[in-house]
Amino acid sequence: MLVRCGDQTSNLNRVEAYLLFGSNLGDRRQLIEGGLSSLEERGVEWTARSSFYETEPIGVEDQPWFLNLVARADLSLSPRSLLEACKESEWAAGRRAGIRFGPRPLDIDILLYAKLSVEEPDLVIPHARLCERRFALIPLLEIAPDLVDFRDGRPFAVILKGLDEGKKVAKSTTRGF
Ligand code: PH2
Ligand code: MG
Ligand code: MG
Repeated sequence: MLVRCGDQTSNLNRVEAYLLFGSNLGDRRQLIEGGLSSLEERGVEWTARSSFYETEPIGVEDQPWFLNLVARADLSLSPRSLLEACKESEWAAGRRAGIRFGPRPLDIDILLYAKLSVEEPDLVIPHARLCERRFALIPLLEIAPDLVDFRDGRPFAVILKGLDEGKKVAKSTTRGF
């Protein structure tokens, strides 16, 4: 391996990860933009981001619709450090303990981290419900249409096709800022 001294752009130990952003309280768009910036300040470089999607709530149905977005990261944080950075960014957006699947100003979930599987009590990667959630798969496929699930080689596009339409997921048409 060739390592050039002083090479600021060295790709050593950098990995690709996909993160899902969600918000259904307050200025949702601004909160998600703030989350992206907050993670950038913590060492995450964004290489792609989807459109915003208006999505019908899943889990707890009696709550406001979510705005969701998926972004692709280039980073050198460990999965655990990335989780901590996500939690810090959620906290900075005003998130405090709340009910499971309930309303929140900002939720940042790690969908995929390279071809790594993690199964710890508080951290499961790939995200445990990724393959059931159209609000995650649709924005993911917008930025990575050919991505396959490394666990079984199935394209996420095929997984999405197999899901019932169920709750609505629609590209947001409102302009930000
Ligand atoms: N997140 C949840 C629960 N339900 N529904 C939608 N549409 N979008 C979400 O991001 C979402 C949800 C818990 O994290
Ligand atoms: Mg979530
Ligand atoms: Mg979460």
